[in-house]
Amino acid sequence: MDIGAGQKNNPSTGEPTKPEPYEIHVMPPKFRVVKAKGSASKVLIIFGIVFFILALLGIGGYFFYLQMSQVGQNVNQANLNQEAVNNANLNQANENLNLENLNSLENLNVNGNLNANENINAELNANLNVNENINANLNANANANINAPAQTLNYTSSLDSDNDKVTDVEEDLYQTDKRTADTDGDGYLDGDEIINGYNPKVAGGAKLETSGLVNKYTNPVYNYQILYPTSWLARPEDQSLQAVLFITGTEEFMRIAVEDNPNKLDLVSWYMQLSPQADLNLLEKIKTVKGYDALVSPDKLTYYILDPNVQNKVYVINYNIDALAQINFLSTFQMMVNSFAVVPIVP
Ligand SMILES: [Ca+2]
Ligand SMILES: [Ca+2]
Ligand SMILES: [Ca+2]
Repeated sequence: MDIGAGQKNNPSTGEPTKPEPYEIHVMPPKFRVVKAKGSASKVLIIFGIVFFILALLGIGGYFFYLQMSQVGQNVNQANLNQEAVNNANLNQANENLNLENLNSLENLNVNGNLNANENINAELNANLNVNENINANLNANANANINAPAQTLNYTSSLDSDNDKVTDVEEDLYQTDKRTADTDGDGYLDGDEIINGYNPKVAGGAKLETSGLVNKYTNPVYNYQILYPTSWLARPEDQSLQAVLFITGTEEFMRIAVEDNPNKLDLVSWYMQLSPQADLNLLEKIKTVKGYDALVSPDKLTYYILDPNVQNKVYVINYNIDALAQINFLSTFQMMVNSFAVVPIVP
């Protein structure tokens, strides 16, 4: 017999035991889990309360934040306004300062320009002074060169093979012997004869003037005569005939100029009037062969001649040697000076 789930065999007899009836035990109420019907509502209520409180806190915090923000903003705005005002004041002050500075700068610039003008004037004056000094130096140098040549001669005569005072170049002019000091054998050197107006090729006192070796230049305006080698060229500088050149064929030339002496001064006074700084001690006073008074420049290359009968003129005979260190015609120059003669004016 199926006794069901509650039937068991007796271990000792093997017989089925009498099934025990089911017992129903009831847990005491205090151990029962009460699943009250209103518990979910309570949770919801609590949650709602918490949510409400949190919301209140959030809203309050929000408004508090807004209030605080507005306060800070007002504070910042106030500060900004104050700073703006301060800045404005500072800017105005700066503007004033700038205006003052500008005024100061304007004053300074004006003064600066005045100083610049003073400097310019000073420089101009300085330059003018320099120019004056230059002119003074030039004048002094010119005067020194004209009036006070070197005391020592800075030239020598060119080759004179036979040592007769006539250079080899001059021997060609006078057709004399370069290797014979006394070509005509009259006891006088070729040079001495030429300087004093004698023919070096003909003994017995023959004159140079008629030898054919020289020409005579006559100045019809200033009334003088002078001899010069035949191979040279006499050329007035202009139509006035105040100055005449004698062209030699080298860079050397002779020049005769007639200068005025309106006050009829003696030679020394006339010379010193033109050249106050000249040293008279360097000038040699001589009489020419024809008997005229003459001053000789220290370099022996210029003669100033005064005719006692024509006192309002001074004849200046110059030997221009350019810058040569060796010159060719010193004896010929002396011959010309000695031959110079004022031509009496025939009424
Ligand atoms: Ca000679
Ligand atoms: Ca000779
Ligand atoms: Ca002779």
